[in-house]
Amino acid sequence: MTASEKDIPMVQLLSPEGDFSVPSEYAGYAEFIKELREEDFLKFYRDMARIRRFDNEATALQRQGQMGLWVPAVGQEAAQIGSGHAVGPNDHIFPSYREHGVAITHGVDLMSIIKMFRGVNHGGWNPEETRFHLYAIVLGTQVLHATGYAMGLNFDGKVGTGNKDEDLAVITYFGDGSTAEGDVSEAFLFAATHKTPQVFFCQNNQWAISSQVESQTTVPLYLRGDGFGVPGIRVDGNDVLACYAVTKKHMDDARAGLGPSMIEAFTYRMGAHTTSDDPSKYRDETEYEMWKSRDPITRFEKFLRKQGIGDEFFAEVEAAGDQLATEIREATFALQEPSIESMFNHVYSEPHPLITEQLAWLKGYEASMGGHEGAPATEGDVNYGGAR
Ligand SMILES: Cc1ncc(C[n+]2csc(CCOP(=O)(O)OP(=O)(O)O)c2C)c(N)n1
Repeated sequence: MTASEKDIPMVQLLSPEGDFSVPSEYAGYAEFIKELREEDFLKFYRDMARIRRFDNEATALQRQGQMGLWVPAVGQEAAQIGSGHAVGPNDHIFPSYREHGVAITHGVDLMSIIKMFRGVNHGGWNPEETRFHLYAIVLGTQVLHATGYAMGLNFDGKVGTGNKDEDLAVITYFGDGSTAEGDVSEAFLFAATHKTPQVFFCQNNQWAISSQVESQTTVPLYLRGDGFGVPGIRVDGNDVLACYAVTKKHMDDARAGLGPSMIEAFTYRMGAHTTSDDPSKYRDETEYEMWKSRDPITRFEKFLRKQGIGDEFFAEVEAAGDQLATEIREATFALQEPSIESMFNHVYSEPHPLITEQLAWLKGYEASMGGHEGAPATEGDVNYGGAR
């Protein structure tokens, strides 16, 4: 832990050695852990291990030319799986582009993420069904989308009714670098003045490509919303239980009508920003080693072993990971180019004359060039009934 980290309060429920211990000031958060059963803990571990295996396989597939780009989330599994499981089944999630872990907690098919980074769809999952909205590459836009959605929930009377099955909230994910975007500040302001049912979940992974977090802020990021009226808290982003408990509490409060809040999950991007960069060019190996010793999956394994979970479980999870990797690899190799139509399908929800005209023009152009070999690779993807 660096000197600056030491002075900043941070919710941690699991020590690096995997011991569950609760400082008295965080006792309220620990209540949410007491409600969990062993199968919930095992699910957290399975999901973290699954998403890391998926991530490593996707990186290898990109290196082998199967995708244009991959965005690894290695190191951020606890922040994503812990918070993702704390979001209610009807709440809405507005991610950036690295939230593969959150995606699986809401039933998103992993192959649709692969397809997006291969460039054969625009994100093939249905946000209406999964409540997990499409990835946003333009930094900070999703934070405004989330705030607008949360304002809508207020206008529709879906907040603070006291009916737990009816009340809804929104969570949005963004990085430390994105806090420098005006969109994020604007979202804080609208959220505060409209008292939206919303959690701002910032994964501070210490880097925005090659820019260190110190170049984005001179105060701890969890304080960023304060001046707007959005209180914040810092959580150990490598502690899956703390991430779960803090997110659960803040989403419950948001649904109950207590307004927006911010969570800064203090974590680390252990891999590259994307497969397009080489972090060894801009960061020190010792920094990586220090964070590796805080690996969120290793820490949770230590916790589980102390609860009596044995080798058999960990071997089973590893075998499931190998199986998943094989399936992802085979499915990726089997992908085909999309049809021309698929590019136009999701522009409008209803057929639109301009889009229909553009499609006709492109088809004519392709025909004049000898035709297009594309096959309907969007099979299984969502079709919103747009122009064909
Ligand atoms: C508006 C905008 N500006 C710049 C970029 C280029 N860009 C892509 S990712 C990135 C860094 C983002 O860092 P952070 O918000 O900390 O998220 P992380 O990638 O670390 O998860 C930048 C500058 C972009 N996508 N959108």
